[in-house]
Amino acid sequence: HNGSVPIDTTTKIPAEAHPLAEKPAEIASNINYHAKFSPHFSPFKFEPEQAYYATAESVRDRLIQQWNETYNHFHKVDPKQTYYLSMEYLQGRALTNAIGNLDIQHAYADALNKLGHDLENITEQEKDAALGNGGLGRLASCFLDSMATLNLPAWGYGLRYRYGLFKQKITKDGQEETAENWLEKFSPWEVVRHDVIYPVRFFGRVEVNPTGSRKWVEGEVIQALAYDVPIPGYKTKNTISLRLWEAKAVAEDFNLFEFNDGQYESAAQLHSKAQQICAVLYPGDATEEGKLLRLKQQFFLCSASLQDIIFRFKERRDGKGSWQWSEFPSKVAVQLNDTHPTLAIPELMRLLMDDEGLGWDEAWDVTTRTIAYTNHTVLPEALEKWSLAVMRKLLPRHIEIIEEIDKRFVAMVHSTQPDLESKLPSLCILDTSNPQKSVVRMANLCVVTAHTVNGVAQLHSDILKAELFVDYVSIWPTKFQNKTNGITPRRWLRYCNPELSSIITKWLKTDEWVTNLDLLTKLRQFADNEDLQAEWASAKMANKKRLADYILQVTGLSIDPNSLFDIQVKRIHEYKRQLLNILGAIYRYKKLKEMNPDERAKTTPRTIMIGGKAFATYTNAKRIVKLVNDVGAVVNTDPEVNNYLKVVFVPNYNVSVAEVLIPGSELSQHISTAGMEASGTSNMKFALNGCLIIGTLDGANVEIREEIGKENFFLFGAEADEVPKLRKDRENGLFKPDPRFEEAKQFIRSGAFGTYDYNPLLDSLEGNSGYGRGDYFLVGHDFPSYMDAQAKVDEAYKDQKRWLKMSILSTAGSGKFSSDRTIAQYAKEIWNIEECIVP
Ligand code: GL9
Repeated sequence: HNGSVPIDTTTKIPAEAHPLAEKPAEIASNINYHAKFSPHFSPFKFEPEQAYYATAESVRDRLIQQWNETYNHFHKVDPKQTYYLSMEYLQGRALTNAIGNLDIQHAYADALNKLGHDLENITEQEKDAALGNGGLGRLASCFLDSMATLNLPAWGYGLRYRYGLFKQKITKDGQEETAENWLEKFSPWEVVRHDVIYPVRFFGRVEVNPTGSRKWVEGEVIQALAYDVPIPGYKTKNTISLRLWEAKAVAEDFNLFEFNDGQYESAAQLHSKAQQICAVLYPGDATEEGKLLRLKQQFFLCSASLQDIIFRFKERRDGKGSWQWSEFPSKVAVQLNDTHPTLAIPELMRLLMDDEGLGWDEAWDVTTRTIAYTNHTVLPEALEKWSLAVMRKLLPRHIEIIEEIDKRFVAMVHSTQPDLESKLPSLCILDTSNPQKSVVRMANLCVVTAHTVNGVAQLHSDILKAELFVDYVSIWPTKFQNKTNGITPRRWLRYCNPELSSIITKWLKTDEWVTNLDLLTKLRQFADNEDLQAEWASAKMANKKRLADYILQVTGLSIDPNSLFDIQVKRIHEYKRQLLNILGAIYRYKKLKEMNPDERAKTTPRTIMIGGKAFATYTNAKRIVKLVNDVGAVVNTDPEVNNYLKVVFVPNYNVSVAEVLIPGSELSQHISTAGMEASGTSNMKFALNGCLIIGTLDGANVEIREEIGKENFFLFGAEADEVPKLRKDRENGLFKPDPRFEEAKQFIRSGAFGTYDYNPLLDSLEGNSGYGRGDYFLVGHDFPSYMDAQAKVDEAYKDQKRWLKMSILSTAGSGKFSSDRTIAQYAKEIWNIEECIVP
């Protein structure tokens, strides 16, 4: 491991290879040096792709320098560190972010010009690192940026998936998935650590020694090899690591295999077994095979990370006199990003007891003081439950430990909380109510063990305390906290929207807002200022034109930058209600058709953009994608209306697409059924970029509306506490649909958008028979208030002065939603860690 032997800093580096060049000419020769001496291509071309890799390597050298210094400094100071465990990181591109955080964008832009290239064009060569599905993975990436920027001693741990989230293609049949080969060439942002490698075991059995101690033996062993990605802080030397594990076969261990009828496996099979583990993000869980693989992935992450954390803890105690395991929680904080890394709990217990010789009580004390858990959803289908039988086979020792944790928890409730005895069937960890199908409830294991459990927006945290975890609250009243999500203002304003950033810096007379986002409130005093409004409008127009160019490039469709740009981009899910959006668009289209040309000319022209990926086996989500595309095909080619309405499906939504869409947005839709979206984070990105929100009182919308002012937010829909009764009413036939809602659905059924069978989708909005699911997501109930709110949007847009003021106030009120604020709260209120600045 690095750190134990200091790196020799006296080595002479040839001038052109020097990673810390400052002047454009020196940087240009450094880029040239990489093109020449770290060749990945034949030496005949220096086109944008080659220039991208050479530039990235030049920037990486610079990062490595401060990265090593950071590690050595942390090693010397030995502060308490946070380890963020996450199965997902949605990093997106790294080059603009790295150059920006290093504060060398001008020098690099000039250097590339000298080489006949353009920095912006070069940055677009980079493939997105999409090792995540959506908000949860992007949150982890924003958190890393803030941890580095706040100089916190922290690490991210994850898996190095060979294929990230699928690429989405739109065909005449709707969404088609293809593999995302982000490592096709290579990633210049990762460094393999051949010396950081740990064995991870699967299957096998528990051996009981004469002394009573237990040991997990045999089975199959796969190696976890570390790949590190540097995470630079903004204008600070501190550069932390995202450590991604890759699975590798252990060549010598063939005879350990007891599977496949006791036959020894061939080397090729062993390699393919190892490769499967990190092959893809989230393999489909429809089959038992898929499920086992996902569980293996989760354990692989937990085991490798904890071995590494323990190694570092012990390494830093070496030579410092005597120490005790009870000190571990004062050096280590482990945060579980949802239940996906829950196996860190029994694995830490196992490592402490079976490898380090601690007794149960001592190990339990260390574990509970170390681990904290974040819940990201209340959707029941997302609360992980693993088959006890499957787990017992894969992780026999861990099941023993989980059973013991459960047993002790039940005993504790019996002895100290007799009132809760009747609740034990839902509170305990193992659900054995159906003995053939016993399961381990991962969220319960987390709540029972973690010292802190947090939700991700105030409303969500309140719901956790009042509903999902209500009975645990009476056992541990102080365990539950809220940490409202945030986003990094570097990627999501400073770099994706340089036009608006300059205006903000000019009016605030400082760029300190980039690390102190609350300063944006100072824009409020200028919200009516005509000069600011004019600059604001011209930045928005420039971004809208850039977005229109992008849409033309990826769909062939021309959209009018003078129309209202209305965007909804997020994973496609029924609870997020893209269906409400498109039904509204369909109603708008029908009314436009019925108008005469004079009436039409008085309407507010709109371009509705919808984008997002549907999980490959989620049929209704795929039908929604198809419907949006079908509606677009009709509306956009209808010469009567297409000057007033366009409906665009934005294909393959990802982080870098978001960076183009968000700055160019004027209205964005965050319209989930109240109580179902834990937080949402794109709502924060849109508001920060001066986009107005039409939304429900759900997730972080509630807090955004509070911050920017309710007169600047287009609110509609039922509130969370009304939802259960509305669903009951619907079931009892007490729901009276709005005629506009019926008209929109009927228009689809009439075949206006083609012959595809939309009945299953439309029927999901009806009663409880056939495909009918009684409109569980309350699209029908919220439709009229949604349409009324949309009418207010149209009116507001006609008054551009008023609109611009609302837009400025949106940005001005977004300071709270910096992930710097969120991470500072985690650091203080959960992790108990402090900054450790590299001198
Ligand atoms: C999610 C929630 O659904 C979001 O509301 C929340 O903003 C993010 C981050 O806390 O977490 N939970 C979850 O499972 N996903 C979220 O986006 N899903 C995906 O990431 C696909």
